[in-house]
Amino acid sequence: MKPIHIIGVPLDLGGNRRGVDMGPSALRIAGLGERLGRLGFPVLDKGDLPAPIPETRERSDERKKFIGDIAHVCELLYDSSRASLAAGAMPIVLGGDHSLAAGSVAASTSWAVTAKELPIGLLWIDAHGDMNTPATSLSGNVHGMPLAALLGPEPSELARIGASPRLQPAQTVLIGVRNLDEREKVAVRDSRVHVFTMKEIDRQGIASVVEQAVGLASQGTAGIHVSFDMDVCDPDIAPGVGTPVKGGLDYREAHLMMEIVADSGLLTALDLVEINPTLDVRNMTAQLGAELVLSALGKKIL
Ligand SMILES: [Mn+2]
Repeated sequence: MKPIHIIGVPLDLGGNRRGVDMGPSALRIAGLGERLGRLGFPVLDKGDLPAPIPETRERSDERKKFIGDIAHVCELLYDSSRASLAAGAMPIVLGGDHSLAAGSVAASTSWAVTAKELPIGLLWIDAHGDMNTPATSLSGNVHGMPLAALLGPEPSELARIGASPRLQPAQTVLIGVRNLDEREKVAVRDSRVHVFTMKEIDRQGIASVVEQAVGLASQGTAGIHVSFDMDVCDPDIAPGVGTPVKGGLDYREAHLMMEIVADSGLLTALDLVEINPTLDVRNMTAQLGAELVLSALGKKIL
């Protein structure tokens, strides 16, 4: 079985609510590494990347707070994920806030074109679009910007990580969105990425939506990178997240989504982000996160 490399990124400079820097620890306490080992995978935990804390840094630009520090962490993550992929392993990145995906997805994009001469497919599973730019963002929080940086020119500090090639909108699919800023709605529509909102999931059912999404993300690609923001889950089952929004995926919908990803056999990299232990109840959100990773890696009911 393919080796798994766990990379912790205790980054919480990208959001307003403090505490997602403890996400990697909470996922390890939930037994993620051992449980993956029991599924039969060789597991290497590469530890945590160094990430600065806000107390020691200055947020120089209010439109993109801590952008320089975040970009530096993303560059370290790019190098680490890229090395794991080159070694034939699957990186599983534990967040940390979602801005880290500017590094992890760029690594997948770069690896796909080098190793397979193809683009990477991306499933961005999230309550939010994460497609704000410093010009459109109302908060200046960079965790709302990584998908914009992967597809377009802003914020430039993140967009230039890994340089070419860029992520392609045709093989990018947003799933579970239910909370977009007005100006972000325009950005999402203009981007030409595929979008399945919670309304589509309610109408069509999660299985149909995820099968379509996997089909789109696998068309002419080297594989699928899944960037999973825990806030896509309903706060009833995942209260410990950076930005909770009601009306999310229930327990079985979240698992079925990951099980269908596993069945595709196309997963090449996984991010699990935005777990906030300070808002959690007895580590239940990290427990759920660990279980979802196991489902994505092929843990079966029968
Ligand atoms: Mn997100």
